[in-house]
Amino acid sequence: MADVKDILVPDIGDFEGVEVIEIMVSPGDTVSVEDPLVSLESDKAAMEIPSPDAGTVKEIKVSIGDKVSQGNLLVTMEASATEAAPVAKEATAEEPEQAAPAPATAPKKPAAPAPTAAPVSANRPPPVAPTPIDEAGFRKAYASPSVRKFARELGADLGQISGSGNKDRILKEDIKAFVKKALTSGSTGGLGVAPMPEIDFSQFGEIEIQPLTRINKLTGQFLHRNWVTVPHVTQFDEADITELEKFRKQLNEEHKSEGTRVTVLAFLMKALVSALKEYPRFNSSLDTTGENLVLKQYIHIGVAVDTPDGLVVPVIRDCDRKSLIELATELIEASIKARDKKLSPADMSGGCISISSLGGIGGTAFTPIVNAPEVAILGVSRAQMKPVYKDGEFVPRLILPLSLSYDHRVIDGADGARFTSFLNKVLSDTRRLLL
Ligand code: CAO
Repeated sequence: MADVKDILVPDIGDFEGVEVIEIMVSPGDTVSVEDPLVSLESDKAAMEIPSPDAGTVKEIKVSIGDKVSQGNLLVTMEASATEAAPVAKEATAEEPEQAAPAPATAPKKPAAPAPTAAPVSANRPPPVAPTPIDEAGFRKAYASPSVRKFARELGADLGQISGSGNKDRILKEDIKAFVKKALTSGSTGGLGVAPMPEIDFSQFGEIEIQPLTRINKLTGQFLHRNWVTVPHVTQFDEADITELEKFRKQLNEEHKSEGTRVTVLAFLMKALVSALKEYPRFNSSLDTTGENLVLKQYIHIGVAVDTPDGLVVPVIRDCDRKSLIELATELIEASIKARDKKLSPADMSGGCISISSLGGIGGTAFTPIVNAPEVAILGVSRAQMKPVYKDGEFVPRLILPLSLSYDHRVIDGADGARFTSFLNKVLSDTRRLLL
C-alpha cells in the first residue's frame, strides 16, 4: 500500500497565523508535483502552497478562514512518486504577479511551463476577441495567485470583475462567469469596447417586449459571427439593364400562360454563373486550417428570402446546368417553401455565393454581410431610370445598383472591381450570358 504523507505548511518566511483563503484540491484528486494545494494570504502577501509530491489527496485538514503557520498540517496524501521539496510561491501585495507571471514578461519555470494557447485556425477565430487587460486594474484586483494565473490564461481583466469571495475576493467562479457572459451575451465587452448599457426603456415611455423568433436568433448569431470574423469590403457598381428589362418583359409575355414570372433575380443568377466561371476564386471557401482555398467545381447559389419569421437563404443547386426559365421557376418554388416554413436544413446548405435582393422594395445601395464560409455576396437594390451620357447626349437608361461584399482574406480589391465590371458587361448585354 502506498505511504500516506502529511503535507505541512513549508517555510513561509516570517509569516505567522496566515489565513487560508482558497483550497484548490479535494479528497480523491490526483496531483502532480508543484500543483497548488492551498492559497494563503496575510495582509502583506498572498502565496500558494504547492504539492511536494505527486499522488492522491486523502484528507483536507484545513478550512477556509483557518490561520496557519509553518509546520501546520494542510492535507494528507497518498504519494505515488518522490520529487523535489516544496517551495511556497509568494506574491507580495506590491508584486502580486510573481506567482502568476504575465507570459510576455516573466521567466517561465521549467517545472511548470506556462500554458500555451490552443491553436486557432485562421478561418476559425474565437467567437469574440479577448478584451485587452488594463494592467494597473489587474494588479490592484483582490485575488489569489492561482486565480490571477487563471485570469491570465483566459485573457480576463481582473479589474473588471467583481469578487464574490470573502472580503470581495475574486474567485475562479467569478472569472468563469465573466468569460461566459462575454462569450454569450450580445454585449460588446468581448470586443474590447465598452459593454452595451442595460437600459430600462419604460422610464421613457410605454414599451412592449417581443421575443425574437428562432430564425431571428439563429441568423443573428451567424450574421454577428460573420460580421466580426470576416474582413468585409463592399464594391458598389451600376449595371445598365435597359435591354435586359425589354427582354425580360418579352419573356414574361411569352410565358404568361405557364404562370412563370422571370424577375431580374433570375438574370442575376445567370450572370453570377458566368462571373464565377470567369473568377473561380469567388467560388471558394477557406479550409479549416486557413491555409488553403477549397475551389468548388459546382455552382449552387443561395438567395436571401424575407419571411414573416425572419431571413432564410434557400440554395438553388447546379445553376450552371439550368436555363433562365428553370432558375426563375425554382426561385419561385424556393421562396414559397421559405414563406411556408417548409425549407429543410439541406435546402439551405451547400451555397457557393449568395444574392440578397432588395430591388423589389427599394434603396440605392447597402452592404450585405458575407454568408461565410462563402466568400462573397451580391446585394441588389432597386433599378431606376437615370440619364446616361452616351454618344454626345443624355439618354434614359435603366440602371441596376450592385453591392458586392467579399472576404478580403480571399479576394483582393482589384478582383472585386473586376467581378462587378464583368457582371455589368453580361447584364447590359444578355447575349454574353450565352458565352
Ligand atoms: N429593381 C427594380 N425592380 C425589381 C428589382 C430590382 N432590382 N427586383 C425585383 N423587382 C421587382 C420585380 O420585377 C417585381 O415586379 P413585378 O411584380 O412588376 O414583376 C417586384 O419587384 C417584386 O419582386 P419580388 O421581390 O417578388 O421577386 P424577386 O425575384 O426580385 O425576389 C425574393 C424574390 C424572394 C428574393 C424577394 O421576394 C425577397 O424576399 N427579397 C428580400 C431579400 C432580403 O430580405 N434581403 C435582405 C437580406 S439581409 O437582411
